[in-house]
Amino acid sequence: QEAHAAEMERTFIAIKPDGGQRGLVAEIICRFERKGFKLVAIKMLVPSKEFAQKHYDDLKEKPFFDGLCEFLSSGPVIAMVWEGEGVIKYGRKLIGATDPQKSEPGTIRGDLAVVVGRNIIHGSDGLETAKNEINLWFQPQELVSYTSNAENWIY
Ligand code: 3AN
Repeated sequence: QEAHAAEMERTFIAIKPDGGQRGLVAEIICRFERKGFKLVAIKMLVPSKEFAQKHYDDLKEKPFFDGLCEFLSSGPVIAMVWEGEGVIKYGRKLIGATDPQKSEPGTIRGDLAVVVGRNIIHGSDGLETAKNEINLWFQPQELVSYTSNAENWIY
């Protein structure tokens, strides 16, 4: 019951164009769902390159920045907000290490991806980034607040 009292943590998760192209959308959503996290926003869009640059602003000095932004804007992205206790950190755990060669089996990237430039999913890496990314990708009214009966059996 305590978990309901405080405001629940939220994270921004995006399935990148390679994940969609490969038909991995349901597989990825399934892993967050089964864990017990709650989906509070979801939409599909093709981000512009300028938008991708905003999203990856903290990586603008990296040599792969341009290619990365080009890739993110190359096709449909499934943008989501997931909610739940510890969802930011544990979401990253479900996703696995940045380089799929180093991600453990059992993680999304470990099981489903091979190279770092095509690592199928993005997840916020901290509380501040999560807030900023949710604000960048979603309007406040796109975040749906609802009661899930299942939570009574999770918390
Ligand atoms: P993560 O997505 O695990 O938080 P970041 O934030 O370090 O990792 O990198 C963001 C994205 O940049 C990664 N998801 C990956 O697509 C891309 N990236 C990171 N390192 C490289 C690299 N060495 N070469 C190409 N792309 C990279």
